[in-house]
Amino acid sequence: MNGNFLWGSATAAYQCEGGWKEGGKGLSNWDVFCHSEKNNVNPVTGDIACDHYHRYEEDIRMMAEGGQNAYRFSIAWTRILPEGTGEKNQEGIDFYNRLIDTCLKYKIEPLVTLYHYDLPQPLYEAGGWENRKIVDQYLDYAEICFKEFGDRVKYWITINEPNYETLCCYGFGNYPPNVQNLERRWRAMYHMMLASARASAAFRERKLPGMIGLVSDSYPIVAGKDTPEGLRAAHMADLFFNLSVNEVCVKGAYPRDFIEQLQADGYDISYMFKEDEAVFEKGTVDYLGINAYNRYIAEPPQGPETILDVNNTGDGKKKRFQIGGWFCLGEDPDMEKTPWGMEICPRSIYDLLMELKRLYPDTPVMITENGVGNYDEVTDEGVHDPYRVAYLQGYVDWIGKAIEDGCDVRGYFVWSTMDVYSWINGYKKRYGLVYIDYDSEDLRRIPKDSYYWYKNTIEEKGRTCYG
Ligand code: BGP
Repeated sequence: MNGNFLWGSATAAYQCEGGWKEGGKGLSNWDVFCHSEKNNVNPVTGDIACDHYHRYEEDIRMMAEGGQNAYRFSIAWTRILPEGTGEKNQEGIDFYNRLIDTCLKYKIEPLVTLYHYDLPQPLYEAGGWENRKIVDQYLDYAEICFKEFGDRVKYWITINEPNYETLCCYGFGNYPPNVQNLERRWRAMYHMMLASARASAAFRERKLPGMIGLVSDSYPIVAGKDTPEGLRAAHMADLFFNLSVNEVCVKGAYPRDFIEQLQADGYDISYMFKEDEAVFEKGTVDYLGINAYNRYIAEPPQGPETILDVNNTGDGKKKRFQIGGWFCLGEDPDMEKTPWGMEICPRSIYDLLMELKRLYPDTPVMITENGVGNYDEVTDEGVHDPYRVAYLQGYVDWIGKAIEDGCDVRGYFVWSTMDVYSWINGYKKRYGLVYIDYDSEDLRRIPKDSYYWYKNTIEEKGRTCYG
């Protein structure tokens, strides 16, 4: 196998580490939210999660034994700076040094996400990403990480999913601060993009070896109807989900029609300063991380109102998604869906990659997450997850085809390394290659069929177009 292509899997700190009050860690907005009354959909916490904080070596060893050569994880800001700003916490730095060194010991390339949803509580209380001050605070935090870990980490990620996170926080309202207000959403997202641009430029100024990127949840968009209204809806969905992030971090500027739409919606955009334009220009990414899960079918909106429903219970019920004045999402009744309503359509990754190649021919892509959540079960012979194997196989094959057709894809990461806390979906929605028996005292790890499938696939595909 050619060793250049990264074959890995991914996690995020709050979802797997546990140790929520250990090692001098401060509280994050997720720690506080999960312990509050607002956490009433699946009322569980990440206090212990997979106990990766203590069991990371076992997890990394299993990755290596499964043929993986890369691990994407996130740093908890609250372990490095317990209050979000101020004094750094050496115990937290030591933990990530151990994690990185263990990766290297097992010949696993670390990909480090600086921010994956968990915000220090004091910063959250000061307005979180809505408050422009966070841009400088994030930069200070990022600089500490570059300084402490930059000698060994070659792949950095500034921010995970500015789009999806803010949609949950301010659209669906199922993540803290649990509000439905898109005007506030766009403001928070703008500051994330600005912070990411500042960190990317700062990383390059340090002349460290390696690359820095942003992880964007991006979606292949299909127009439900081939009419002028249908095509407009598809473009508006593209702006909403993809271009509002990707154009900014890859090309260094906001699309003009996106800004015009915010103005047409009557939103205050005075937080967009003229001098920020130079920051975006200078702070473009070295590569684009893509979290690939599903595609969207866009239709003209059926009315002026915004309706944002979400399925966090896996009850199979249909939910509505409409952004007034922009588009609504349709459905193909013939396509298979998960109990959480996610359409299974592996071939759509090919369309997305070809579109990214067309738009951004000089920017390499890394598939930083791809996976499917389901209710897995342990049997006497292990964990059989044929639905996951089929889904991942489809994606790997279509990504391979895109590579053959000229897309510069540098790596592929399964979400997730092992079962993790699935945010507001709790623990029953499992994505892992490795099953976690949450009821056992030692949080027993059991490789699923998909783990062995991935091991074989890495061996086989490593000899083909990949790498
Ligand atoms: C992505 C997130 C991950 C992960 C995954 C699955 O959006 O980056 O953190 O959780 O989606 O989503 P969920 O767990 O909500 O089903």
